[in-house]
Amino acid sequence: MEKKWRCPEETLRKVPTYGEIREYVLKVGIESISLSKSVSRKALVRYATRIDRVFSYLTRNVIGPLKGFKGILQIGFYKDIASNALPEGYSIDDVVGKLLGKLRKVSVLSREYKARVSASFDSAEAKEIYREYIGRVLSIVRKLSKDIELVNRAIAELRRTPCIDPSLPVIAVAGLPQVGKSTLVSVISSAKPKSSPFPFTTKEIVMGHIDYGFSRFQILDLPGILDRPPERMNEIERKAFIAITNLANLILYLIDPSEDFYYGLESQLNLLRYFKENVKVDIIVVVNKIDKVSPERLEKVVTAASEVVPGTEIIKVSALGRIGLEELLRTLAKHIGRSSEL
Ligand SMILES: Nc1nc2c(ncn2[C@@H]2O[C@H](COP(=O)(O)OP(=O)(O)O)[C@@H](O)[C@H]2O)c(=O)[nH]1
Ligand SMILES: [Mg+2]
Repeated sequence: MEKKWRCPEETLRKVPTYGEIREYVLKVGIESISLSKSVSRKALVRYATRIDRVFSYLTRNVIGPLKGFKGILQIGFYKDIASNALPEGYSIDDVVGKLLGKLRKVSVLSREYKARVSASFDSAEAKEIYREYIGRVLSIVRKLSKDIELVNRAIAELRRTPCIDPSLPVIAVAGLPQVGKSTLVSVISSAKPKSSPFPFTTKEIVMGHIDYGFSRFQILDLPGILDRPPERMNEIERKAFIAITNLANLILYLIDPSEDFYYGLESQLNLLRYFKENVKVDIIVVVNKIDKVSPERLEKVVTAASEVVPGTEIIKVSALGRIGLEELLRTLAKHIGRSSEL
């Protein structure tokens, strides 16, 4: 059972670095603290107040964001995206677990040192104890610098990741680089991803909406995927895979039929075969750029694709020339199973 859906951009905040925490803590040490006349043993109370300030800063700015992040990690898609942003060999759960564990230790220290300050003999002793407290807290945080950096890397990645509404169907647009995925998404949905004549222009997952009849879908423009085994994919290709395997209700597999297509037809058919055999999601094949090829070439490509995925629907379009888009949308709606009332 997945936890309540949350949007990373609204929920996640960056954690301050060791340098930023240190700067705040040192400032607390010199700021003035005014107390009412009736307070006795003022110097001791001031140091106890400083301990409170340091700890509440850490609660608000470090422990709070980490707990929000941990909540987001309950959702499989976001967890995979976060893990993908870390270098090989790190587990995001371990990093967050370690940080929260060490911060619990800071919480215990804060209570302990506050009691010691309050019970100290005079202001010189209170100051000494306070200094020791700051030293220990900063030493713990310093040793966590690398973990904070890793968490911030994952948080930054998630903040670039769209908020997906789990109650609406998701269509994932997949294919090799340069087949026209971004162009198609920009002409049939609310999203306006950048398209270009250069491969790997799309580095992030982009989400748009399609309203068709009474139906509303989410459509994902994804980075291109090369025809190679998943273990050899780079971080950007893996993002596309993570979106497809976690979110997609339907894959639109785009093919560029041009004879001069840089990656060739064979590799496009190989990747299509890979999806069919390994990903349990329905596929619609979209042969794009029909404005560029002869009818004979087009038929050849359609036949070749239908041999790879027999019985699968194959739609011919030109995203750039706005040809065949109405039929594509109709087929999408039918497939998602919402078109019965149209
Ligand atoms: N002739 C033609 N070119 C297209 C069509 N769709 C996209 N392109 C071009 O193909 C190139 C790659 O498009 P893009 O959408 O960035 O592909 P992506 O890498 O799959 O997202 C761009 O130069 C587009 O203008 C089409 O229907 N016909
Ligand atoms: Mg693109």
